[in-house]
Amino acid sequence: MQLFYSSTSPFVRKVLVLAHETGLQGELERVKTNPWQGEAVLTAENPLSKIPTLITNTGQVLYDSRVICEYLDGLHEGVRMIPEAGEQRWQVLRLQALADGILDAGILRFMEAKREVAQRSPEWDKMQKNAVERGLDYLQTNLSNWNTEINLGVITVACLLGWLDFRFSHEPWRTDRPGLADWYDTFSQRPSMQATVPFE
Ligand SMILES: N[C@@H](CCC(=O)N[C@@H](CS)C(=O)NCC(=O)O)C(=O)O
Repeated sequence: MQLFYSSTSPFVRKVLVLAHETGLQGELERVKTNPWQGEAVLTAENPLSKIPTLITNTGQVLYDSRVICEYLDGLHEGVRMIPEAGEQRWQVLRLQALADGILDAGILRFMEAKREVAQRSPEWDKMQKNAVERGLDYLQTNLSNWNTEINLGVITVACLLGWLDFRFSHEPWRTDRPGLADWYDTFSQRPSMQATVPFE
């Protein structure tokens, strides 16, 4: 399988961590891509020009990270990273949606900060920042409900926190969130996380 990827994308990292945790990392051939440049090799497969994008062994093209993770989770015999049914399934998917949503807001801020100063909107930035802060506070407050075992929800939270360290180290998220910080410090020692640390 071919995975269009970059070493900075937290959504790609979700896929790579899940693949590592389920023994599938050797199945993924990585194709380095810059999605922001609308490279023809990527847009030919994904009209949205977004990564991660996966081409399966049967030639099917899959995106986005949620779809790819669900696909990969069906390819191994181990413990499911997305529970197949029941209350736990919805908890895991909701946690993923929350962490993805915080990432979406963070990436909007990151892109906004790249624009000319005169074009930036402080109100827009504040709105996205508030969403990030509320999301992180929720994770801290509800830690005991979600931090128990590995699944796609906690993987997504870990990739989110790793990305904040990578792109927003000037806005430390650990302040006032000691439980979340402790959890991440332990989780980020996993080989799957160590093997996927973001870099430029
Ligand atoms: N919801 C998508 C988000 C993917 C995404 O936004 N990826 C970024 C890189 S981190 C991207 O490819 N951006 C290019 C663009 O938006 O043009 C997913 O989960 O895969």
